[in-house]
Amino acid sequence: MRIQRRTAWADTAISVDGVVRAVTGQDGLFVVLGASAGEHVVEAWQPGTLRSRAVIVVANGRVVDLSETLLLLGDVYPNGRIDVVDYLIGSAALGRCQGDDDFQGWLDLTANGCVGPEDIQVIVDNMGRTGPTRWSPVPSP
Ligand SMILES: [Ca+2]
Repeated sequence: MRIQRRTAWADTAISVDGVVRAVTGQDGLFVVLGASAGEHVVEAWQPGTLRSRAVIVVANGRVVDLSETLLLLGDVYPNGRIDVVDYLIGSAALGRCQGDDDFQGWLDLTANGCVGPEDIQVIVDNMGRTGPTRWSPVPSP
């Protein structure tokens, strides 16, 4: 699991059938143990991203390798759509940095410590995208 424009991918919640079962490490890796045989919906999400979703079939006692997915950034108002509301929320936080009383970490999309023009650019670049995206290195809705 990777996140657009970041080099560390920790703290992404991994849910199975809507229940959080794992959290990624810095390397973006995770393991979910004890999934029952059958079909399951796996999602990756953290604040500011569109969900990525995979539907998997687990065979009894077998390991499923989900391969790689990329989370798209910009859904700071988390409704599964990147639109003008996200743009306005991000823009209102411009210039806030870690340590400021009003800093909100999920608006620092590129995770460089401040909400800057690069964060707003990510929202603009992904404007109109909706989630969950398909579990893939190159996500599509
Ligand atoms: Ca949104």
